[in-house]
Amino acid sequence: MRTSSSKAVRLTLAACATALLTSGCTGREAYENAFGLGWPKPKSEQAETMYEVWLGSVAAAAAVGLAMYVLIAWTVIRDRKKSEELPRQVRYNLPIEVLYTVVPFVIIAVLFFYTAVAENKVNKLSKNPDVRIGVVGFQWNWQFIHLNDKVQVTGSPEEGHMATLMLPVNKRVQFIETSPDVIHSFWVPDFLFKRDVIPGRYNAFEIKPTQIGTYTGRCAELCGEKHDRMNFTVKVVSQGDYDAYIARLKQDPNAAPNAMSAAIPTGDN
Ligand SMILES: [Cu+2]
Repeated sequence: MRTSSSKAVRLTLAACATALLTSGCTGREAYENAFGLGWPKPKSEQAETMYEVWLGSVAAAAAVGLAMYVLIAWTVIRDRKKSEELPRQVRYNLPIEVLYTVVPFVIIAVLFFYTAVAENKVNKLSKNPDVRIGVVGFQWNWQFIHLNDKVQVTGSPEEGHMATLMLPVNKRVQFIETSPDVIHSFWVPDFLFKRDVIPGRYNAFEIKPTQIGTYTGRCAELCGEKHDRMNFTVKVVSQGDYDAYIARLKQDPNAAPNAMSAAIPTGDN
């Protein structure tokens, strides 16, 4: 008995180690991801809101799951076969039927309430954002336009030429996005956020990054042959570093708004 339980512990440890080593995470990332129950740690104010809904939903699901296992175990033990005699046959237990209609409804209503509150918070646009960024998703990379300063960076699908989006930390950044060709989707996993980029439409959203760092961005909509080349980099930096970066871009003739930038309304007129 004792050897089999220590064998089980050893097997569990080996399984954990294998999962850690094969998942491509460092120990710290694995720990953070484990705490987030599959989600990366949020790196923006909006992400924090969604993260809380996620944890709440998982907790609700775990509680329902646990309650179900307890009920199953209870009836398996209590109602197990005791004799050859057929037990009393019952049907249409009204209170129980009402209960298992009402309880799921209440659970869904509570989840819906918290989701709607979080969604409104995440989708909120402020009247005077600190920074406005135009996003043009095209086949196959991104153009990011710093609308306040009238400069842009344009990426291309070749390795080393993918676009970089520089953002100041703890500032409200408003995005307005569109596409000249097909539907793309702006996605930064660390911001726990993605939004479709649709030709002929302007989708807007706001993100307040809360942590200096370098994050990967992706296109989350299969948009053609080089969809996999639509990666970009988000660098969240201090306001000083951001100002220096913008000053450098202003000196760069390639950073002047071009024909593609015209797809985004500047808000000046
Ligand atoms: Cu795309």
